[in-house]
Amino acid sequence: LNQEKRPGCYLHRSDPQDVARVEHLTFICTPTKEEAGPTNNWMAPDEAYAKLGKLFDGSMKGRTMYVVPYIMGPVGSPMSKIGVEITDSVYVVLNMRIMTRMGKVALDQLGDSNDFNRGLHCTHELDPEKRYICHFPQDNTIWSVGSGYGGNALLGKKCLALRIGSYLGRQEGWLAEHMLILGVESPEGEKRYVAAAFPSACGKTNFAMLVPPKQFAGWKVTTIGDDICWMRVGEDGRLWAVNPEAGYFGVAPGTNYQSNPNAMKCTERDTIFTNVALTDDGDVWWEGMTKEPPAHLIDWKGNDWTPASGEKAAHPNSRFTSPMTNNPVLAPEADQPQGVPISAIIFGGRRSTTVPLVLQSFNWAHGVYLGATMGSETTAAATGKVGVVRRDPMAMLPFCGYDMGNYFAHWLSMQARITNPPKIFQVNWFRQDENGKFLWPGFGDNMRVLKWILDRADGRVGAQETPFGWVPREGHIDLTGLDITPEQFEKATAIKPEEWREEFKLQQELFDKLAATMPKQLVLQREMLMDRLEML
Ligand code: SAT
Ligand code: MN
Repeated sequence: LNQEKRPGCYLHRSDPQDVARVEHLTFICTPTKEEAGPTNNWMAPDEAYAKLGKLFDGSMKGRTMYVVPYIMGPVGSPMSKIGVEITDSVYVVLNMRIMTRMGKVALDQLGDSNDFNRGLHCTHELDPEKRYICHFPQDNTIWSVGSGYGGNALLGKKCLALRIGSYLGRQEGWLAEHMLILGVESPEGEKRYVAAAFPSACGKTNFAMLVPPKQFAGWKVTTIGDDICWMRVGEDGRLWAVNPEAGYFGVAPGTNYQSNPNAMKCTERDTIFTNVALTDDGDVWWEGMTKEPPAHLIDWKGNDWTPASGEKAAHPNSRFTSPMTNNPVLAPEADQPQGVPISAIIFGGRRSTTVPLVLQSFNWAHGVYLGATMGSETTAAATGKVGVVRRDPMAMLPFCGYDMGNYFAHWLSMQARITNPPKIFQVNWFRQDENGKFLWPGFGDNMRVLKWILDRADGRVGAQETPFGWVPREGHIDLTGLDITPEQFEKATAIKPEEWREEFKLQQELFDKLAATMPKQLVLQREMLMDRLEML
């Protein structure tokens, strides 16, 4: 790229057949199928080693072998994990250099220890027929072949930090979650932290870098992480969180100086762009970056493009890889070895009906139930029908390295050890009125909901009890300067029995699928809520 416009930046075009994670080619290779559970693909470890071993055999001949030692988590943190990835892809190396703490620092922290993740990655032929992402939790090993794409090839990210991480978390008594972590500082200088899980295309990176509205002068939101969160119980009985990553692997399309100015600033230098479009003056462009597209571009496949081409100039899953130190609102605590204490956990989704703007759970088990039954409406970003509710428990469906029922049980069991637990909330920025109009403005105004959440966590503000949890009423949330009527707010927070009857029906599929290991506590939570509904 033009080094005057984008110093330290590089544009990478991938193979057009290698642009996203491949869940159907991702395997958990535990000794038994039951350990992997009904929501994961499973392959026996012997079979997987043999199958991939054959593909690996001789496949790096004539290529450069890179050995990448890296740390997931802050340097010197008791939470951190070391990995060593062997790869033949310089793209992988340069991305890992941004996304992790890489190199000597990792070897120094490892010392003589044998406790590190063994990662082996080979680009191979990029043939989707010969592509496998295999996890061996018992061996702390990951083998990946046939893809150079982020989540498939940067082995520290989804593979180690979530799939292997969740497995280790269960064994060692901590939580590896698909959550952002943000800090909120009040004008008085009081700092509090939240962790939040959302499925893709629900504005997770935007929330992590939120710019408060002007009515919140003096309030500051800072980013600790935008994708992954590791939490352990501290000596004070609180949950402490670290971001295992050191950079952002963000979706480019839709990002602009209005929707997320901080993410835009992240990409101004030292960034690797993948599958975005190239402008005539050596800069980058993607759909949604500016209102008017440039008259001419080179598209993500390397072809000439004009607005009349009728195709997207950037791939819908095109990405920027930026170091977190580029983020103007990076929390200095992101490098703190002990992490940050979490006051509230938020589970969110995209729901045009049913789920209120915000709801506080009655207790930990009810909160786990809210996370476990998380659902989101499909968007045009993924293939298949749009607007269908898909369950994505805790946004971990593709990332949990073991049986999901056992994962819920692990969450429930944490309660006994967290003497000072965070409060658990559910949010929905996407509820619509009967005309399909969004009831809540979203983006920076989510700060208003965030403030209620933090005040609830500290017992400083009111709420109304409903059969399904606590919701704010007029006067509980600061709506000054917002063009929103009391009726609209009422609709955004309403609990409608007929919608919930439908919701409980939709949840049945998940409960059936996980029946073998679904904790009884969650089955009872659901029955209790359904019973309450019938009394309304
Ligand atoms: O899986 S990636 O890390 O490549 C991106 C995502 O899908 O969240
Ligand atoms: Mn993610």
